[in-house]
Amino acid sequence: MKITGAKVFVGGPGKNYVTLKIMTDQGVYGLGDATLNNRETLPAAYLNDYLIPNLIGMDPRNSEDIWQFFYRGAYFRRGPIAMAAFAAIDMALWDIKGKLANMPLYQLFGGKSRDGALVYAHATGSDLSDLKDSIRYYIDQGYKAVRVQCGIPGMPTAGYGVAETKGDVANYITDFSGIKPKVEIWDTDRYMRYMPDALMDIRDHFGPDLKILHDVHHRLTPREAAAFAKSVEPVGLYWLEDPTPAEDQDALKMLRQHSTVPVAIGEVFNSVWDCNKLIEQNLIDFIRVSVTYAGGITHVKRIVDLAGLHNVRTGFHGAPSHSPISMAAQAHLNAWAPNFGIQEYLVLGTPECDALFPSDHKLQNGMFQVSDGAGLGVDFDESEAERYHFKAGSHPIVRLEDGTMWDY
Ligand code: GCO
Ligand code: MG
Repeated sequence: MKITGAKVFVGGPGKNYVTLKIMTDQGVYGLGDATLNNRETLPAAYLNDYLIPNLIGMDPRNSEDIWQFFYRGAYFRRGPIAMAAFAAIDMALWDIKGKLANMPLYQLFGGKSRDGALVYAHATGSDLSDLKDSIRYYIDQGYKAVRVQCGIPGMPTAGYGVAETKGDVANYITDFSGIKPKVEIWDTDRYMRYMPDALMDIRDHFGPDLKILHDVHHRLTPREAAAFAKSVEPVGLYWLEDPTPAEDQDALKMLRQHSTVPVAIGEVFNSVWDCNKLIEQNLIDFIRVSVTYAGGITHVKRIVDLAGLHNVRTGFHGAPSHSPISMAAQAHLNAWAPNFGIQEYLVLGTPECDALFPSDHKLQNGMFQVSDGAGLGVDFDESEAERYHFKAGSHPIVRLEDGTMWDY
């Protein structure tokens, strides 16, 4: 069996999805997602210029060797661009394998460990009252877990994860008005003074059963993160996400010495080498990698297995920048993983997205029901894809009030 060709598509409804389609001499094809949010054309160029010309003629069933060929063969290893490009190839090869076996991917991993996978949504409000409306909306939809992000009184701009318009949840991450980023202003003192009480208010208002998650988005120093974690302990958070910048793995030691609040980290990690220490030293409770940014199913499965040995559960990244293809790959891992925790989930649901990526995966009552279709269980409509093209956009950047650059 041989790979005969591969194509990369960039575009989608309100997103620059990077979709890879790998064709074979037996008519079976596979799909992968290389969407690196805000830098989408770069994995696409890597695929087109280096990886696809090497793929042609390879046996698609040898997904492990192909992964090693590209990873080891590059010499200059890792990094989000390369790992997203490898990820798309890897997802597509697993998709082909599942289709050849006529089985959903979770069967190839070891079968189902649960009926449905718990997901969380993003609630957001420019103030606490708007945030409560947003949380109520998700509870009424059947969600059992919600990430809560709130505007901070006196902060000049909205703060991380807070939509500018009420009710707008999906599109606040990328601003498509141009390639130059908007500037947000951050004030740690105001955040630290306001947010713990706001979280406690949410707990009191919604009661003990709601799983409440909160994302700090890398904005605190290790000491501030430890103090913050200690002060939110009475809230009983399901997790505190990215309390410190992710590069410094030792930063979490101070937080661990002062608090037992569950910590989730890893959406910016590309490999097991970015998180093995965090996992082995029990510095985190949830690993947040995604199949797109961390090298695909083959590599993420290794991370999940390492995490399982140390009682670290999964909480895969699922921001709306991921296409339904990588969300499907994660859904199969979630159905199987003995150490599954929760899945961030926002991507599906618009008619345009469903038309571009038809699938039988379903969300019901805050639980993700994986499709029993062969392979990934998601398709890609190339004629629909012709409606879309790359649009320049950017994340905001963050500065302190005096102009100092800060972490987005
Ligand atoms: C999350 C993340 C995202 C990131 C985004 C950057 O927890 O979902 O923090 O919202 O900001 O993925 O591209
Ligand atoms: Mg996050």
